[in-house]
Amino acid sequence: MMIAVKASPYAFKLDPNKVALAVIDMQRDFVEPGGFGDSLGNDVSRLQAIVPTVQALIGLFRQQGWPIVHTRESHLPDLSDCPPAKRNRGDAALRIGDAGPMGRLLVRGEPGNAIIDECAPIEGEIVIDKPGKGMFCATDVQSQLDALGVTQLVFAGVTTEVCVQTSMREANDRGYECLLVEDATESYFADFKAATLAMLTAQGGIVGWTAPLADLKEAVG
Ligand code: C5J
Repeated sequence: MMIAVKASPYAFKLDPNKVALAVIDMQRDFVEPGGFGDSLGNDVSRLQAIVPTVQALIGLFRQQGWPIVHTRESHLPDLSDCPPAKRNRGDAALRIGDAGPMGRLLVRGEPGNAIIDECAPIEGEIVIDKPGKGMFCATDVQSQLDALGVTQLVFAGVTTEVCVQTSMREANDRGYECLLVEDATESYFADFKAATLAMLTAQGGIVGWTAPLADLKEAVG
């Protein structure tokens, strides 16, 4: 039976047998001082503020027994999966692969690349290392979701207009119905978050739906 979730631009019909949660890049590299986000000059405290909400959303999916996918933006230690165009962009003192206070920035297996403890995956949950911004680019996430019969994705994580939006757009193009939980995502730029929520839901939900966690919780019961 479908569950109607109060959402923008109109109710999202959640199918408990076909839904999964995609938690995007809740990594120390983006959320903690000394990581990749910080090295680019961003205020990471904005992202820290959503951690309890993301945790609660993960808890809701665990309670329901619904699948959860966690992603990490990461590169192989030899950076063979990091296009030079990505590494060289910007004028940061530290670039991808350089040693920072939490190890090499955005490199798989380094302390800073880990998902923060509060949102850490547990056994049975899917963990995807992705070299791009989007979760489908150069990963096997689609076949893992297909194996579970997932056709709907609820999104959370950071940052709203970069990896979350890219992943949601990739999912939309692949035929998934997508709902972004508004207060379980954040950007280093408040106006970019607001613009992203607006553009995803414009034109009758051109990319998908958005809803606050409270409305999702209320619907799920
Ligand atoms: C960024 C991400 N912002 N996870 N990555 O570079 O959004």
